[in-house]
Amino acid sequence: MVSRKLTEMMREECRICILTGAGISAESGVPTFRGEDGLWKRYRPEELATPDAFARNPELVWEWYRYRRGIIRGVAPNPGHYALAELERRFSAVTLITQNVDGLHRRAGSRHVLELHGNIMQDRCQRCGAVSAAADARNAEPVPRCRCGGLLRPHVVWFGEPLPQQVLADAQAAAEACDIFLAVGTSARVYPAAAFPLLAIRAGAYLVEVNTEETPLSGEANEVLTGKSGDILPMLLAGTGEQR
Ligand code: BV8
Ligand code: ZN
Repeated sequence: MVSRKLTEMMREECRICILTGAGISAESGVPTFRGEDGLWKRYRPEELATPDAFARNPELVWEWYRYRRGIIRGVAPNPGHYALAELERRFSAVTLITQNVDGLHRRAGSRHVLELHGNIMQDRCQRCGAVSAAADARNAEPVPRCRCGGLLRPHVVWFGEPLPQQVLADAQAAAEACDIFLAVGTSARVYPAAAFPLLAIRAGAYLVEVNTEETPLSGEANEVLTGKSGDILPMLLAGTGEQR
């Protein structure tokens, strides 16, 4: 399954950059976006994860995010999340870039996490920009408001919105400076996140894809490990010695 080359590389001290997508949280019970029970199935992305969808129908957008928050409140990290947290403890240069907004990497113990698309458990005021912990679900106004009177929205990055500048710059720098780039559980369709594995391989990194299916990235990767991240990542970890 894991090539000798990758095993050898991970026996030495090396700089590792990881990009995760919804697939790493699937085994925790968080629906992915494009899977058979995908979040987009029940709803259309253009109806929900965009600023004008929120302007047009804030109640519907809040209904979707409350639905997702309910799911995320009931789930826990899985062995894939824990393996990445352990990898960070074993190697001195590990950068974890995630597209996920579920907070499961931090709950699993990862500390150096670049959350490209924000965090679903936080609210942000449209008017004054104040960021707060998710408005209590019992505060069940259809569209919660800030003390300043502005509308609250989930503190996530919607389609058509720019990613946080610093996070973007840090992610790009890590992708271009790593020896191994792991693309885990992502359909590699959403930009600019999907560009990071390509940046890495162009800068000379060894690109490994961990996914249950083929993606547009599979043809670019040096190694494709097909299977569940909850099975494969602990195996990858088992092959590494104590590097620190
Ligand atoms: C922006 C937060 C510009 C909200 C999300 C080219 C260049 C730049 C931009 C674009 C471009 N082309 C198009 C764009 C616009 C757009 C885009 O990329 N559109 C796509 C659809 C083509 N990008 C944007 O709008 C971005 N912003 O570019 O701004 C700008 C600059 C300046 C000023 C103004 C504007 C913003 C994109 C962020 C959108 N927000 N999430 C929320 O979550 O509610 S995106 C959301 O969808 C996720 O965060 C994630 O990024 C994406 C879903 O992708 P995945 O995570 O990969 O999940 P998916 O379900 O697709 O796949 C799961 C995978 O896991 C599958 O492959 C499956 O096989 C696998 N899997 C399943 N189970 C397992 C598994 N693998 C392993 N183990 C398992 N057990
Ligand atoms: Zn406010």
